[in-house]
Amino acid sequence: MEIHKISANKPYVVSTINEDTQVLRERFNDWGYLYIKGYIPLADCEGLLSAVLNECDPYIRRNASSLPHLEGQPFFETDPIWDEIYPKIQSLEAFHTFFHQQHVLNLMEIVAGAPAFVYPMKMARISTPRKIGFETPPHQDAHSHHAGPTMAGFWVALHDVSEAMGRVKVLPKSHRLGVRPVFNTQGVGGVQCEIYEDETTWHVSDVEAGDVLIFHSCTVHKAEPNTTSEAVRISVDTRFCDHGAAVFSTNLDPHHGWRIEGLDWPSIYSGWKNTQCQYYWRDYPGLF
Ligand SMILES: O=C(O)CCC(=O)C(=O)O
Repeated sequence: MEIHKISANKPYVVSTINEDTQVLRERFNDWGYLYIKGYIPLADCEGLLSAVLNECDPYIRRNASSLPHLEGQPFFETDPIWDEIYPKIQSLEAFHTFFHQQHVLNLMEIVAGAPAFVYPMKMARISTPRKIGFETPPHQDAHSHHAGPTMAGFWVALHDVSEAMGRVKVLPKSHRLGVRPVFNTQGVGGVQCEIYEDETTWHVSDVEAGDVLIFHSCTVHKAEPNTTSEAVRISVDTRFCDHGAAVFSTNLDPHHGWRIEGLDWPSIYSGWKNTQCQYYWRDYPGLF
């Protein structure tokens, strides 16, 4: 096992939603991911980004180009500033319902091959500069979410993301080797999986707002460091599976609800206008 091996990047294999469902599903099974350009309407991304940035004030604001800009000290997941703003982001109704819109469910269904179950746990990623070494290490969501082979990750860029801002890269075809051994490391999640000797080529591209990356539960993926001086990368993601597949109970909690006091569903839901997306998993048949 070697952590700092030489690696090369190739661009993502690009998919479009106009392609045949079977073609998309086969590509997902072949490469372990789908990258779909411009799937989420820009207005949706822009609206959610504004709502998230509202909660990040005064630590992150828009710059002259309207992109997220760090105003003070850098931070990463679990730092005090992050713990202060994250419950406010988690409380946004728009953040949760973003993943339950019909066009999002339709795309999940293409991959799942059946009606999709959206995991209750939704994640927002805030990657600030000057935190090199604290980005998300290579991992498999099958491990972090105790999930089976039909679970997948659904990641959305809320704004354009260039290489320097810290993109998400995937290890193509890595899902074929199943769930790997892990070891503790620095960075978001604190766990890294093994990368094998011949796995030296990653897939990654600059992405635009509204682009979607869907990865198989066993596909190894990681974040690049944010090497800018002030730009912040903000994205959102969740997990889904074919309805009825086993879902481990920890995924029913809010992200970081296990360590931030008061970050629970009653507090998250307290300001919502609509109850439709609340506790929707209570009768889910596959909980364990
Ligand atoms: O956006 C990131 O920094 C990491 C995303 C990720 O690893 C995930 O969604 O599992």
